[in-house]
Amino acid sequence: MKVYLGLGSNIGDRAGYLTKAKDMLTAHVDINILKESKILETAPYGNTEQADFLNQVILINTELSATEIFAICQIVENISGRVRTQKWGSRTLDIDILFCEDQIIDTKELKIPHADIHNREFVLRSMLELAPEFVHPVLGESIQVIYNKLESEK
Ligand code: PH2
Ligand code: MG
Ligand code: MG
Repeated sequence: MKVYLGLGSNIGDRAGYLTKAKDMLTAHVDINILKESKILETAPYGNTEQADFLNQVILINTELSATEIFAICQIVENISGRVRTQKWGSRTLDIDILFCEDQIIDTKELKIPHADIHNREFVLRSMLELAPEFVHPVLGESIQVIYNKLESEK
């Protein structure tokens, strides 16, 4: 299964946290990174009273399930010193599952695709670099179309 992951950091050695996250993910026997977007420095979205982020999207290949990937991402976040206090607060490392091919999962613990992709320019810019033709399985539109819509709302 091909899975797009969104990486973000806005505390401390931001680039170092992204590098370590990718190292930890690839240390898993069943996770291979196929593509990486450029790392973008982005203004905070949502809670704007926090430092700028470094964000990146990576494409991995794995036979793990979405639930297993989610658990691994949480472990990597925890090892990176992630403290979960406020929603959308500052973080050393955030790993979000953006898409798992065309799977749709909507449980309390896990929502795939990530529920806010269409509103987040920093995610769409990186997805556009990697996969402009990828069709969002819930919205039924390509990344290019979703990005163009967000830009036209500016
Ligand atoms: N993540 C958030 C909230 N806001 N803003 C930017 N620029 N980058 C993020 O990764 C980000 C955010 C919650 O996960
Ligand atoms: Mg996030
Ligand atoms: Mg997250």
